[in-house]
Amino acid sequence: MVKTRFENKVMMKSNMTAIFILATIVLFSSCKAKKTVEKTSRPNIVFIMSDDHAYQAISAYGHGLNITPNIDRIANEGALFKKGFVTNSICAPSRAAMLTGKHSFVNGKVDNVSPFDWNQDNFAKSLQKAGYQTALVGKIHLDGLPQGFDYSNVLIGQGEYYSPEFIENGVKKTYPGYVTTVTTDIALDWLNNKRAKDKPFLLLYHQKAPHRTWMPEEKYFKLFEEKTFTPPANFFDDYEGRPAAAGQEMSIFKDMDVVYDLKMLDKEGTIKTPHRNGFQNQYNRMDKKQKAAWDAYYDPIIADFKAKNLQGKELALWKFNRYMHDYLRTVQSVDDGVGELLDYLKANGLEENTIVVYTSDQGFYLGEHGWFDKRFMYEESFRTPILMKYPKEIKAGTVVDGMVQNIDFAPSFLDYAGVEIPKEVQGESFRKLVSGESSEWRDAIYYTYYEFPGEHHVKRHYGVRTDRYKLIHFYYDIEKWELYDLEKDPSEMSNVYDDPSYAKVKADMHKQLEAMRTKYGDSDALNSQNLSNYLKAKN
Ligand code: SGN
Ligand code: CA
Repeated sequence: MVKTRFENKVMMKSNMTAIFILATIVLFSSCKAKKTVEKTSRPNIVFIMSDDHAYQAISAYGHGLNITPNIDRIANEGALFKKGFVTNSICAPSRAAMLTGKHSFVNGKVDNVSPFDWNQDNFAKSLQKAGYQTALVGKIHLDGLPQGFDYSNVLIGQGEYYSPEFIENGVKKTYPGYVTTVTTDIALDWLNNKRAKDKPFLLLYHQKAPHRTWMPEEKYFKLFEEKTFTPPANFFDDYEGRPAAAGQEMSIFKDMDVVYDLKMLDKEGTIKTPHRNGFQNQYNRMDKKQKAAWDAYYDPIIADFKAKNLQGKELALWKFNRYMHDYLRTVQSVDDGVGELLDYLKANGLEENTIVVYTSDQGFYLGEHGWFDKRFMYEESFRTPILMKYPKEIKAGTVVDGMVQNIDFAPSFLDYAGVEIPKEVQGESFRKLVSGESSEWRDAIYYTYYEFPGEHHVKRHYGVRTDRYKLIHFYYDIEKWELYDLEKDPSEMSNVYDDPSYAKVKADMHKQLEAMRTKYGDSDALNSQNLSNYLKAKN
């Protein structure tokens, strides 16, 4: 018989005494009971990572560019990290840091080119040893057979948007369709049909999108079509006082390729750009039906672009809008996938006991400083979105203000799972910070970037950030220090390193930097002329 809410209330009152007696018994036997409960209720972990997803393009962060209802759900039902950061703003190094909990100069994966040593410890290995079922699906960008996973089905290198090639447990396979939906389907198939349902699980569900070349899924071709985006206030930055920023090759106006990046692959072949062929290869991966839908949408835009013959500022703004349209469309498919995963957890009674994290391998420029891409220690690429839910422990609507870095994921997951954190791990568990149990947290974070010479021409640098200030040292073929007051200058337009009124801040920040380098064991050894030789000697 179903009782009314009122009847329930009455019953609750009359049962108060019984509950009191029961509670006393439970309290006395709780020490014994706790151990069993912990063992049987270890949380499942779904770790979602997308590639190059700017926090500016997640509506929970409030930038108003787009609406991502499913990713937002994670923060609404759990926590939004206001200050999530990476340790090295580029794909493979970021993933290595995330898996090992160690900085690049310790785990050895300093750039996208250097080898990754899968033989070292990673948190998936620890969870696997502790009885977890583990799976890795999608983009990992680390060569070699992944270690620590009972099941892996990963893209090769950067992966492709259409007809993507995967390696399933070491065996190559091409899937028809669109990469984001294929990755979601593989993840759901593992959850539904492949995992052992009597064990806790760890699923790394890692999307390629919204990585360059931002090829959308057909159903989103028209999304934002009517919308004109206003670029950020520093879109026409002149880089005064910042020579490293001036020397990059990631400017939307100068470096964004209208065919490769912006899809102006005209059938007549009159739009000739350095990377036209590269995009032709991407286009060729689509089947007949996909090509027909693609052409129906893009051909009129190409014709219009040719007719307008835009130049200068007008061309820059056109490129910015074309970029935003496609970038945000690819984000929408990622958001759909997150929704499917969350729905699966709910429908299968897994919601309460599953930790879900959404993050990106780094942040991304959506026109700030006139840029796309990442790599710099400036805010938009240093930062990364982090949203997390775990109904058992995290209050809905939590906002985390402490500076959390990607090396913190590994120790945090191990902490939640009750598994020992290896002492080599450099990150820290943010479990108590998120639950509110403790407000004690670090007050400075450290950053390194090495991939120079390299694509996009971002100079090698390292630096320290506190809540208010940031000190960066660019080196190798340049010698330049930069200091920013993030409170007064959040867009980092004014380098105050030589401003006498910042002399004390500068001295303090140098001390902080040295403290960080000592704490994490960094030195100038890696700053040598030849990185690969350094790595050979190290291994
Ligand atoms: C590719 C891209 C670059 C990008 C790197 C690294 N070029 O090389 O624009 O910076 O990846 O990205 S592309 O012509 O291949 O698209 S990362 O996210 O994998 O680090
Ligand atoms: Ca990336």
